[in-house]
Amino acid sequence: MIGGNSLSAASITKNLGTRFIGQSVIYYPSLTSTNEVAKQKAQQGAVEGTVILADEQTAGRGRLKRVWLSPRGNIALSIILYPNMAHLPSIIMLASLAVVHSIKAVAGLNSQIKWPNDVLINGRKVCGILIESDVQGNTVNYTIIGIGINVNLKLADFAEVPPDATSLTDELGRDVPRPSLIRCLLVEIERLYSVLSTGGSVYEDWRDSLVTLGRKVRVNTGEAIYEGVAESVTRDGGLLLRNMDGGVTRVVAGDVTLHD
Ligand code: BT5
Repeated sequence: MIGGNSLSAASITKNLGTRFIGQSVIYYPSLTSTNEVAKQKAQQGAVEGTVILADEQTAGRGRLKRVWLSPRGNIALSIILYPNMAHLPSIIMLASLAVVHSIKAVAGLNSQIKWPNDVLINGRKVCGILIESDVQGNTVNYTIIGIGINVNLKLADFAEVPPDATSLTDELGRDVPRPSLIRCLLVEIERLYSVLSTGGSVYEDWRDSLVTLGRKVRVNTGEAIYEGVAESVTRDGGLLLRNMDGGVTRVVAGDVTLHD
């Protein structure tokens, strides 16, 4: 039932207005990690746009082997792509934009992107995105877009979820139909992916949706900690930080704490 809340492959694929993203959906009531299974399917040559969808993940993961909690009621899905090398840096941009656009369209809520891979509502994390690629030389064997969104959960019921998180239910005071949100997300991802393949760019929209720019930030790259003002982002997704001493540092990945 498309208008309902329960997930199935048909609840996503039925009359989905895309050419290839989400035309094949493999649904699991419970799974370790949709990214893990998506990788296996990609290695077996799954068709581009195949979606791995789970109602619940038991070993969902974030970057750097961190844990991503996704109990039932969440959205946890992964999309298999075979992009050109030149488009690789834009995949995180289009995935984050698609999340922002679909949360607005289906739940009516404004959200912002926090560099590099979070989506926030009112400063709280509602979605995390994990892009994993297999690259050999100049060839991308596959890229997996993993998206986790806190949808119909009251996060107060989940002590393990960090206090700076939120869910669509917590923000709205009511549930959101997950199939509608997923369908909208897949349509948006295909639309933005087509922008890339027809020579366009998603960079400007992404940059303008970042909550990070202009803010005082602390960036932990795992190897170093930088503090300064987030001045801009580069077309390949890097963050340019104006340091206290006036110099500029380019950071490619890290955890950002926003200061006021
Ligand atoms: C992320 O990592 O935010 C990427 C999360 C990607 C999850 C999706 S779900 C579908 C696909 N399959 C997977 O196995 N993964 C992807 P990172 O920036 O490293 O953030 C991880 C941190 O977010 C954790 O260390 C916690 O502090 C926090 N966290 C964990 N679960 C959360 C949740 N449900 N909501 C908000 N924050 C959470």
